[in-house]
Amino acid sequence: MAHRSVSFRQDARARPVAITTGNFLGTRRRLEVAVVNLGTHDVELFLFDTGRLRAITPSIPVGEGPLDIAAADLDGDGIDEIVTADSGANSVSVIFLK
Ligand SMILES: [Ca+2]
Repeated sequence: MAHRSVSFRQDARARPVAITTGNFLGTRRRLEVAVVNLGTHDVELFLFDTGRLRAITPSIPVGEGPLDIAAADLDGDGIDEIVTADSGANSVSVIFLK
């Protein structure tokens, strides 16, 4: 079976632990990917475009020790929010993108 893969090299401290996809830009035209990083306690957003992943925003800070991530339109505006489970902070972060 033929296949190909693409990757995006992150900061060595990032330590990505989970990903999700969603409609973060409100366009639904391309695959948008959110990655949560345990090492830097943040979320990075990527767009799969012309065969490559490219970062589309600066990293977004979340609580300490994030281990999981999900996306859903929580407020019904058509754009997905990002939710992370922050084990080190005993918290949940919700990122609203506008
Ligand atoms: Ca929303």
